[in-house]
Parts: sequence; C-alpha cells; structure tokens
Amino acid sequence: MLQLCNFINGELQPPAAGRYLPLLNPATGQVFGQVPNSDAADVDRAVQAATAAFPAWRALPAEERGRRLVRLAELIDQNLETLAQAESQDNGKPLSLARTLDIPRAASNFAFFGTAAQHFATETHLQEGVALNYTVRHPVGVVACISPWNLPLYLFTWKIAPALAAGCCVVAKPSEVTPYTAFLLSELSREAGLLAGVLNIVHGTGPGAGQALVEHPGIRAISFTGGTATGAHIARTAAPQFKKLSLELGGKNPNLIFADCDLDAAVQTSIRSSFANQGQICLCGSRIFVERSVYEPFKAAFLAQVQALTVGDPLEASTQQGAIVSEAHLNKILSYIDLAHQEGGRLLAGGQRVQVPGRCAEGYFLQPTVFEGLAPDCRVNQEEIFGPVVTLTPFDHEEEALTWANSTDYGLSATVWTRDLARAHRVAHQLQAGVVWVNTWLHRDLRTPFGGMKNSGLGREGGLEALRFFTEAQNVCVKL
Ligand code: TXE
Repeated sequence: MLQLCNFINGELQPPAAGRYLPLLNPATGQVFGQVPNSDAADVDRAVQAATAAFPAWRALPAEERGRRLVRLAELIDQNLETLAQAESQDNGKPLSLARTLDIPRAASNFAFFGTAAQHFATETHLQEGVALNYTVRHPVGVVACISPWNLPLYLFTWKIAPALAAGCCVVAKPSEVTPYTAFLLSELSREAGLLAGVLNIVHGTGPGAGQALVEHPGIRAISFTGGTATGAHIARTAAPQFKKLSLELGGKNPNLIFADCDLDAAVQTSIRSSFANQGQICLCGSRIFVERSVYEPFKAAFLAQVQALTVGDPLEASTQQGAIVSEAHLNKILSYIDLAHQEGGRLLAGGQRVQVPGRCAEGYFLQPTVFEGLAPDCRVNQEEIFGPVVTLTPFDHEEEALTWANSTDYGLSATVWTRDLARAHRVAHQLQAGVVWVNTWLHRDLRTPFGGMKNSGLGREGGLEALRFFTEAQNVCVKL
C-alpha cells in the first residue's frame, strides 16, 4: 500500500499526529494508498522551515533560482511516464491526456517562470532635474499555494513556479483527492537543487491543513484555485491579516456559435471544450448558444461526435472519457442531470452512469450528456456543474447571445465562433469574461493574464502578473 508523506524542510515526513486519509482510484473504486491528514502542527513546521529558508533563497540571483526551476522542468520531462500514470490513477483521467496535457504543462510552468524572472523589470519615474523614483519589487515572503483535483500537477506547479521564481518560499497544499503527483514532485524538487525549506508540501483536507495554512500569521500571500464558496471563505479568513490574495474560482462559460463560422471546426473544438477531462476544467464551455439558422446542423454534427466518444478504462489508448474524480462528485453531477429533467430540459445524449467491464467495474463513469430546451436563467444554466454536461440553446441575434452569455454570476472564460472579424472583436470586448477565445479553445500562452471576472475570482495569474502578485512594490525617491 502506497503511503505518501509531507515534504518539510527538504525531508519526507509523516504527519505529526499520525493520521491518514485513504487514496482512491476513481476508475476502479479501489483504495491504493493513504495520504497524510495533516493538522496545524504540520503546517506550522512547514511555515517555520519556509521562513528560515527565505533569506538565502531571496538572496540568490534570479538567474540561479531560475536554473534550478529549469532543472526541475527537465526532471518532470524525464519522469513524464511515471507522473502521467500517477495522475491518471489518482484522478481517473485518460492516461493519454495526462501524458499530453497535464505533465508537459507542469514542466512548462517551471521552464517558463525559471526564465521569466530574468526578464522581470521594474519602472522608473523621472521628475526632470528634481527627483528620480524607481520601483523595487521584493518577494513577499512565505506564501501558500492551494490547488484543486481537476488538473492536479498542472495547477499546483502553475502557482509554485512563479512564487519560487519571484524569490518567495512556499508552503503548498494539493487537493486531498489527488495528492500523488505533488508527492512525487517532493523528491524531484530536492534533486533539482532547491534548498531545504524553499518548497514545502503539506497534505490534508481543506478544513484541516488548508484552513490552518490560510490562518497562519507567517503566510503573506495566498494563491488559490478551487470552488467559489471556498474562495469566499478563504477571503474572509485572510482579509483581517491583509494577506495578498489570488483566487481562481469557478466558471459557467458560454460558447457562442455564429452562423458565419467554420462549423466543422466549431463542432470539433466544442466537443473538446465540453468534455475534455470529463468536463472537469474550469474553462470548459458548458453553455453552448448557437445562432438559429445553423442550430439544427450544429446539433446533428455535435451529437454524432458525442455518441462516438469512448468512455472507458483510462489506461486504454482508445479511451477519450475517463472516470469522474470521486463518487461524491459523480453524485453531484447526477443530481444536476435530474434537475435538468425537472427544469424541462430535453435529453439529447447521455445522462446515465456507464458500467465499464473488467477492472473498472466499480469505477465512477458517466456518459457525456447534452440537454436542450432549458431557459438561460434556470439553475442548470446558472450553476457550475463541473462535469460532462452541456446545454444547447438557439439564439436569434448577437445582442441576445451576449445577454445570455453574461447572465451568470461567473466570468471566467468564453468562446466565440465567427468569421466576421469586426464581430469577433466587438463580441469579445462585451463579454464579461477574463479570457476570451475566438475560433479556438484552451489555447494558452503562459505570458498572458489568466483569471476571472465577477464570482470567478480575484487577480490574474500568468506571466508578469504572477510575478507582480508574489512581489511587493516599493518606491524609492532620490532627490536630484
Ligand atoms: O473544491 P474546493 P472541491 C469547483 C467545482 C467543484 C467544487 C468543489 O464546482 O464541484 O468547486 O470542488 C482546499 N481553507 N471547482 O471540493 O473545496 C481543498 O483541500 C483552505 C472549480 O474540490 O474548493 C483543495 O486543496 N483550503 C475548480 C482546494 O481547496 C481549503 C477546481 C480546492 O477545494 C479550504 C476544482 C479551506 N477552508 C473545483 N477548503 C476550478 N476553478 O478549477 C478547501 N480547501
């Protein structure tokens, strides 16, 4: 039985109180290990280690810090297969997806920020003949990075890499549902030459280790990705201590299909934007609005491709849809499918659990599901389901599509399909979404600002935005 450890002060350590949580493979329903159920004592040890390591880490030239992060990227690449297998086993996602998306992106995160820190410059403000002001950006200190279960190593490293590059020391907590690859990262970070205490990884639940981390007075900034309710709770906890906050929360993203678009491309990409990672990506487009004149052709082509998606054992090369992350989450998604029926939706595809024969007989599989006939303001179209469930809705004109697209409390991402250049820009600028894709989806450039409007979050990650977040600006004014 696999037993994970915390990683504190450069050493793998069991939790102080000796308590553990089971680790479950959602594709088989079987327990395959245990993860520390850490408490405030473990968190405190980690914060102390990070605090002790901070002066030496921040004093290293950015180039030196970057070299180690780039080395860590190389080690992730070298261990790609082991990490991909662990990610698939822990999360239920197709192994092919972990190999091509999750793990390569984790390596890119370190490679990108390892070099980005060397390009990070600050401003000067010259008052001719009077004074010279220049800005210094100091690392904020010890920071917390808290990540969710859907893209485990990808999102974990997306926070840790810029924090370390900026000169901060980190106490990180991966989701208790999918901690395996974070554990494997512990060893790799040591091999990459990170000094002891620079990166600490504490495992445990949100209310346990997570809450202790957010409350700890030694933590100066918190970078969090997860549910909106959790984000609100963290903000309430952190505010009285004036901690910097970066919150990447939920989404209910619109996908607007205009009649003048390349319909084949729109259908093909909409399959991915609806169902990639079983729909468990905060950027998935779960509300598909289609201009009425192409509604029927879009629907027919879309449904044909949905029916052809293979749900099955994540280890099979032919599998496109793996398992849902947990039984609890599967039940939540099923409750939304029930709700969609109650709210008058017409089921066009899916809607049922899938029994995968063989070793996956006890796994949590669900058919990709499509509804139509639901009002834009019903709960199914307003609340984040975070699973393979999408709705189709026809619209008559641009204004209507925009009103519906912007009608939720969320504002993370949106996709627009059109060949009309003016419309693409016009619609993009009116969408209340932090990220807008035109004729593409999940096309990422790590230099761009990433994050949401409204209840989708606070602040932006990525590129210089992330380096600014993990640093504190100081103005120095010199009289001339
Ligand atoms: O997220 P949580 P969950 C959405 C999605 C999903 C819902 C709940 O709708 O159904 O959120 O998922 C830690 N102090 N997203 O329960 O609880 C927790 O341990 C400090 C959207 O997994 O927000 C984990 O490490 N930390 C999303 C992380 O927060 C706390 C991705 C996320 O857990 C804490 C995942 C606390 N009080 C879910 N409580 C996205 N936007 O990508 C929990 N945590």
